[in-house]
Amino acid sequence: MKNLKIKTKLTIAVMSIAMIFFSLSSCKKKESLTTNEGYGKVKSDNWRDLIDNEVTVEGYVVSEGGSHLAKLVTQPEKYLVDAIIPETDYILLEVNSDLANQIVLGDYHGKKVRITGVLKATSDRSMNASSQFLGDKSLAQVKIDDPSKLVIIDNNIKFGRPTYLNFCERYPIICDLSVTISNKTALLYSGGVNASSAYYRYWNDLKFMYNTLRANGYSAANIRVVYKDGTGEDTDIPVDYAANPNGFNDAVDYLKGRMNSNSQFFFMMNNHGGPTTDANGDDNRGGINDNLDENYCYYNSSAIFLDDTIAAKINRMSMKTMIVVSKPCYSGGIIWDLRGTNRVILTSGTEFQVTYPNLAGTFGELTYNFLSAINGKFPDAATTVDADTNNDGKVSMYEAYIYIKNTEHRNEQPQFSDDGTGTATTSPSSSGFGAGVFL
Ligand SMILES: [Ca+2]
Ligand SMILES: [Ca+2]
Ligand SMILES: [Ca+2]
Ligand SMILES: [Ca+2]
Repeated sequence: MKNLKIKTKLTIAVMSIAMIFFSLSSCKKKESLTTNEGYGKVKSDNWRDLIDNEVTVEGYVVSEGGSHLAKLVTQPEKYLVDAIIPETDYILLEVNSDLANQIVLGDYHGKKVRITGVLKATSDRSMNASSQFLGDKSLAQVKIDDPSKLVIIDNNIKFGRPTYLNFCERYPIICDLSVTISNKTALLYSGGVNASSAYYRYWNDLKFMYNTLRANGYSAANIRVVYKDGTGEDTDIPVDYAANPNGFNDAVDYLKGRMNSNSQFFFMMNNHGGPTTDANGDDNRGGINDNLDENYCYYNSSAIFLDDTIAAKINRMSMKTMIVVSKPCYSGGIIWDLRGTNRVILTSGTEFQVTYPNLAGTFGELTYNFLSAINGKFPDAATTVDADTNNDGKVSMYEAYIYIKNTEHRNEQPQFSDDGTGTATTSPSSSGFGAGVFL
């Protein structure tokens, strides 16, 4: 009898312990995070162990619509820089297709929310390609399958949704100018890394730059647009190639066939940028010995788009003058690589800093100000701009830079280089090479 009592007690004890363990282990499967912590608990090296488990995450929704893949970011600033976001500062979002009519993530763009959903690995092709260098945890995605588990914490919109803008509606007079045949060629580039990082503002930059070039004597046949997977967000301008190694090479080869030693070449680089290991040490010079090249990012590619690669390709083109407008983060890092006589390079910031969109988030800050200076008007408002400081009726690249520098709204320092040495400056000479170069 006594033995039986002990046995029963033991059984109850063992069962209780087992239940405690069970409840502990099931608790453990439900991760709960706050904004301040980032998403490191979910996006750990062992994140795949949590797949199919429920997780709770807080942050700001980034959902631009169209082909854009939605995500949550820890802070609004994470969306407002053109740098690759650290893995712990964002997590991808997906809505169960059955709920497509009930939950439109675009309606939450810029708002702070708390989401409880199921952890998955995204099947998006471009995310899987970029995971080769971003890491496997970049595939982590929270799938929302219960509308009641998407809760707004802060209804204030912290960043706007990029608006659709048509160049000819904004600049009807410029759009009516007839294109003269001239020896000018241009390459407009924007990769964007993957479907969650390729923002609409890059497309606005490309569209407005394309038409501005047309109005300044660049024929359509002499402009090549390299963008994302080779398809535009609308049909306002053509897209010629995908932003991958082949697309960039093909664009350069095409333009090379139309250029000679009298050509003027305009090169606009857009999208994200970030430092990466400098395998051949060619970016080290003077006081810079950080062994870092700059990666200016392809789209849907496992490769990185090195400044070395860009310079090697561009330097094989025959030309008289070159204008470079470089928007990505760490954009100043291209100045050294593209150094040479008769070249003017304008960048959004230094070799070591992140850079931003304009205040409305519709263009890059650098590109918005460049377009304003050249076209004499804001791209998205009636406000006129006079960047022609010497009143000769034309805006030189020097004058455009001075306008850009004086108009800067963000914590970035646009750089300029026109002396052929590959050094950047913020106070160029008013009689330097760039003062005589026009779009
Ligand atoms: Ca290098
Ligand atoms: Ca560097
Ligand atoms: Ca560089
Ligand atoms: Ca002038």
